[in-house]
Amino acid sequence: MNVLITGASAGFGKALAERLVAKGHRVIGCARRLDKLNAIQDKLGNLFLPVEMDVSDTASIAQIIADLPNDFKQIDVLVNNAGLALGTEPAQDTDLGDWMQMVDTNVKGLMALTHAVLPAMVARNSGYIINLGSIAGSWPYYGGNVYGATKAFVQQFSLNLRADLIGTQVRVTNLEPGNVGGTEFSTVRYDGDEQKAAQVYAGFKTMSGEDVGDILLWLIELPAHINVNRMEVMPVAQTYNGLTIAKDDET
Ligand code: 8X3
Repeated sequence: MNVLITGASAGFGKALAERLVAKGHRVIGCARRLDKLNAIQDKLGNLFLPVEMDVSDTASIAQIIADLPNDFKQIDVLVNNAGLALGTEPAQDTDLGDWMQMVDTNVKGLMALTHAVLPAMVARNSGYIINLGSIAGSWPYYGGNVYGATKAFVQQFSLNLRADLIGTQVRVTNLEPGNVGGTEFSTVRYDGDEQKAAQVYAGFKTMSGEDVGDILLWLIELPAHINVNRMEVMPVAQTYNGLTIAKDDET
């Protein structure tokens, strides 16, 4: 099986690549940081193909896919994992450039990859697209503004793909994780501030990138007649906190 993973240089993407190669599958590992991808190839060997890709450079995507070497050309599974959150400020205090960057990566990048890969899957009448959504796509929270909105797009886009793919054997899942510690997610969100990032995960047992790698592998190994439409996963410690009311004497 050939699996293309965006954001493969770290976190969930890297964890999944390791698991797939261990099972003898080929992985097209895409990311901006070629040095990190090359280091992964040094470890995993030639079943892992490093491909430099910036998903937010949407004009470049179709050509990169077309240029894949023959052994890696057929993409059986696309894992749209590249994505980021920038900032936790309320909307009125955010940077517009950060908002645009999240849309360019989480929305437009995911669209471009899907658009480049899907026609061949439909023509073969087989294939699987797994999108990395987030609990933030369903549950609003303070400072989630555009990040959560991009993940709401990913959720609805995934479900709409299912509708369009009626009558085909092509599968689509939106995997929606909650808190996952030990990846670069919060460090990026807090603009490199490792201390703030570590605080997000202090004092409770988070999920890990390895946990999400295991879940992704489980999805990929399900029998081909089963489609998981959406899958929301959280650490047990994370749960819903109800709605908030700002009372007069607190404002
Ligand atoms: C991010 C999950 O819980 O940090 O996608 O909002 S959470």
